[in-house]
Amino acid sequence: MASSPSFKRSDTISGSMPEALRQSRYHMKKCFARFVEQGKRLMKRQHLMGELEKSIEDKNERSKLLDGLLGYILSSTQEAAVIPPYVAFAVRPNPGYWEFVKVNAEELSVDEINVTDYLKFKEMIFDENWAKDENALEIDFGAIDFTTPHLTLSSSIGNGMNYISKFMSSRLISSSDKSKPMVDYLLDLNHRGENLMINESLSTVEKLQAALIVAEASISDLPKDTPYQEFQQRFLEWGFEKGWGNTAQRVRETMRAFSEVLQAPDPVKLESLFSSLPNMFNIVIFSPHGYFGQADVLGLPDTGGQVVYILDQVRALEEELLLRITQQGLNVKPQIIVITRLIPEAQGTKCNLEVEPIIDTKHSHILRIPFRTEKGILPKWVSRFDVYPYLERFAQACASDAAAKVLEHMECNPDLIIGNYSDGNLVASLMAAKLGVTQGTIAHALEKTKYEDSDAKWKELDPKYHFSCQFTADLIAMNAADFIITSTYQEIAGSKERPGQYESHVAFTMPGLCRVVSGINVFDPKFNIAAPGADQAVYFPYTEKQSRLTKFQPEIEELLYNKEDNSEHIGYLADRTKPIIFSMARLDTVKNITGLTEWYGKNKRLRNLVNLVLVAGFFDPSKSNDREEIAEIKKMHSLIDKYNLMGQIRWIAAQTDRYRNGELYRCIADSKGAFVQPALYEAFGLTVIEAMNCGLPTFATNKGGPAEIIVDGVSGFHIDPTNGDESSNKIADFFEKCNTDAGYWNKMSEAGLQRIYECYTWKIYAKKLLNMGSIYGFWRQMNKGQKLAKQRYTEMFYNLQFRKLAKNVPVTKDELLQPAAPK
Ligand code: UDP
Ligand code: LCN
Repeated sequence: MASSPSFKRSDTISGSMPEALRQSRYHMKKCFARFVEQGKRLMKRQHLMGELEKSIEDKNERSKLLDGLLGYILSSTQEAAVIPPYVAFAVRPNPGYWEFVKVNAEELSVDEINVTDYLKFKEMIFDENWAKDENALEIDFGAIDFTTPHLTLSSSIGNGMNYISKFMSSRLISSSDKSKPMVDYLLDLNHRGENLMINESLSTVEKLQAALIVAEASISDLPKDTPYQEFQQRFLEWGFEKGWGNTAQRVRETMRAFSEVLQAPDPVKLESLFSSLPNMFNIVIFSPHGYFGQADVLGLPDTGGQVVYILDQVRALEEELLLRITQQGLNVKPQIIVITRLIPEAQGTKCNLEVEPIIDTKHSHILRIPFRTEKGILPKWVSRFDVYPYLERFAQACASDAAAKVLEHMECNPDLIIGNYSDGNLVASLMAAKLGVTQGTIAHALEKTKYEDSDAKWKELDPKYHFSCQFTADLIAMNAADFIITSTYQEIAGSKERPGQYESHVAFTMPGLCRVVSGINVFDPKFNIAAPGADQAVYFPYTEKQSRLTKFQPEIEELLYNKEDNSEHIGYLADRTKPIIFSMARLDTVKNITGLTEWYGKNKRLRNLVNLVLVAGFFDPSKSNDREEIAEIKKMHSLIDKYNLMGQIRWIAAQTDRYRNGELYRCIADSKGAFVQPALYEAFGLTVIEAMNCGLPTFATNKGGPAEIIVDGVSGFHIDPTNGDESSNKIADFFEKCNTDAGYWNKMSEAGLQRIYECYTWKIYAKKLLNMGSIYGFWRQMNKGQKLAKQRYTEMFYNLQFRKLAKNVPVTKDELLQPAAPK
């Protein structure tokens, strides 16, 4: 992107643009004439640039202009709404920062406009009556944001917990009753009604401060590892309950930290103190749509990384909870429950079981509640796009049936509720509001940015995708949440070139439905980046010979090289000496497995260098009930024919055994191959980190999370899914270089691993998440008034808008299983 030396951060686009237009008036008149020539339309940056190129034929002139302010403005423009003679530009000079200007194409005069006017102007392209309707529904969450402090730097986005600790410290310092909120918080801590930390005898700051000094001094001479029980009785007499630590040393440290915070709160100490408080034992995680299971579900429609992520997340959280609870000196059993949908016709999976213990955990379970209508229970799977009519009833069932079961398991309310994806986040919001519990949300992927103009063209897309429901649910959940966990920065605020997934909800319009002038603020300190990892017991480097799962190798040999087509694989590899480029994904359009097949088909150089192996979906379209998957299956078959790929391609059906998959990645590494993730857009991309964990050099899409996971050319490579020739040549260049430079493959493999160990492990994630639950739990108490105002607004939005929209989504025609339970 052009960077303009003459544009300072303090400058505004509307302030600088008139002069820039004046300086290039001749070319700009021509260029703007082209913009408006085709009448009303929405133009994207590449269209604007295309027109600019056509209107300035002289290359030097053009590059001079592009290097200047106008080039900068145009290349920072995300879209332009054209209604002759006006062109309104939505300019994004930096992540999270937007400016809107309206230019008269004939006079080249410039007016700054606000976001509402820009959206109204844009709506004129799609629905003039709506745009002019003074009473059109406007959603403005910003208008009720009174006391939440906001960040101002793009670089601070996603680092919310850090800033919340700062804001909390300064509030504690400046509040008249000083640290009283901290004392009240401690007084509230309990486990199943049993006091923790302090009791009522230490109910003021002064009393607590004095008691802490005495208590700390009383154990200062004890050996460090003296068990708490040895001085417990004395502590109780002074008003201290369990929870300060398991040994004299830990108790001393916690007490000292508390005294210091009471004396003068500071953010670092506050954050570290909160990570040691006994405030988190029970967690509920929602992931309603499914198949959500532990075996035989991966690769089924909608059942991808989200399930892997949650199961690994639960394992990591339980391990960290157990560690913290031990260190707190408590004998408490943590409980994590994943609530999902029970699918009676579970296609051989266990998704029809009500309760299932989570493998490799001690106390965590999956709890399944069916989807119902008033007529009965839904027997079959439904796509994530179609779940909206069932969610309210599901949430109610969770609050009654499930809550009863949750309580049965936990014997108290959860301390934290986490939602996943649009449906899970909505249900989590309903439940958290009802129970008054801290809520975290995880999107995995917000669908909005995956489909171009999915907001403005919602009417066209709604019959298929029900985006009206989904985007409404997303807005409700992101505003209701106490904190939002994302896997990458780009998920929140994108990159220099591309807006983030959350950023696309800042302001948008769905003409005829609602105009969102303030949907979410990406500078809100509720945003936190906590990247997931990959299970390192499953995905470990190919070089760890003694750990290799050799028992799978004969099966993998068969899977890769057997020449017969069968239900598990088709195609074959004639020359098995060649390295393999490998990809594995659900067969969704956006995963672009067909794109990779086509790039490979077209690129002779690449075909000479390597074989192609794909794990994706299955081969018979009549066996799928997923619209996108059917289309992709057919496309795969036609590409194999068109490019005559037999002998060079192996297409393997979706694989469900993650241990065997781990070994498969490693066998591809043995072939000195590479992993390719070619998605048109990938929210995060677990396969990318799985491959890197196995030591497989990785090429991954530059659209989305992988652009952040991989440092291009250092720990792997970025590829542009919209430029197949460039991408396939980049892969071919790599293999040619490996042929001439014997150490190159190893160097890339090792650099990928190093990147993983530094940034992408579940241990790092679990610590961060539990700290968030703790810190934001306290923050919601300090910020009660604001929290309530938001809650009332989201409730109204839910009642007036979401429920109406959900009713428009057709419910299943499948025969229902039993009459609904009385309401
Ligand atoms: N996966 C699998 N079998 C398949 C396809 C995918 O086990 O046939 C797993 C893959 O190993 C990864 C997850 O499903 O753990 C996919 O996650 P990713 O984030 O790459 O994509 P998503 O499907 O969530 O969009
Ligand atoms: C959903 C996706 O689409 C992926 O990009 C993520 O890796 C996965 O969820 C886990 O968060």
